[in-house]
Amino acid sequence: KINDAAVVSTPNDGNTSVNRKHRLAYDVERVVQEHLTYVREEISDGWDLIHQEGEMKVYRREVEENGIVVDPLKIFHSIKGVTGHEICHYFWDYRYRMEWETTLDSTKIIEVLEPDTVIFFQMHKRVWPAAQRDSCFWSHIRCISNSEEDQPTWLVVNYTTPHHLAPIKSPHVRLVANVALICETIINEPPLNIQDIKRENIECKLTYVAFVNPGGWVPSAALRSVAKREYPRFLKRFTSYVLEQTRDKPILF
Ligand code: 14H
Repeated sequence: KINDAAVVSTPNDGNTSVNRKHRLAYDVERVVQEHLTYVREEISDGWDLIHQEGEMKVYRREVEENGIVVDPLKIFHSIKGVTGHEICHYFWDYRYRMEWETTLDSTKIIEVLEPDTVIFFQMHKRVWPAAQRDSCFWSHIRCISNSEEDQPTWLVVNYTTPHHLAPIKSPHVRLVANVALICETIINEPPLNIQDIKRENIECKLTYVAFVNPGGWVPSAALRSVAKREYPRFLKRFTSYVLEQTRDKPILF
């Protein structure tokens, strides 16, 4: 079931719809639907496999806009022992962020629009020979139930937005991003009784897509090599973090 504009299901209860309208509700809905439309798209011509490690495949399409590298990036991964809900929970919730993020100096919530939609201001580490970047974006977590039998799809979207509490201040440059993490949970050899599902029976199929504009010129080769190194590094570190955090906890479906 896909929800209508500005009618959004609450996490932990995919069947209850709550009517709500904050100022960014339509923006959130539009971007979420776009990601859901394109997530199943096959990798086609123009996408290069730039990194492969175990189940993880990292693809990139080389695109420049006015001489600025804005390469779209897509990662597919499959992680045994965790659910999509768990992966999205640890990605969305700011309380864990600095434990797995290695590319940030700071993260701060500057507004809560709804319990599942917040606005972040983040200061990124200066990783290339250019000005330091910051970002201001809404971050939304959602559960979508497709059918009674299937496990729901979980997703998180991070999307740049302006905010009066986060003016752009020189020398910092604002990143412009549209990032989504979309997760499906597979239950392998499902036991007859749902209570008997063990971590060894579950697997999370994950898609991570990132459209990031550096917001100003950065040497192309340097940026591409940083991206090629850092995205796989982020996903490896983040997924091991979630495995470690959930190992001895009850499964969060
Ligand atoms: O997705 C990641 N992190 C989240 C949570 O911190 C924030 C992210 C984002 C980024 C930028 C703006 C808004 C939101 O979604 C993990 C990101 C890993 C980044 C790896 C580093 C890549 C370096 C190349 C960056 C190119 C842009 C100049």
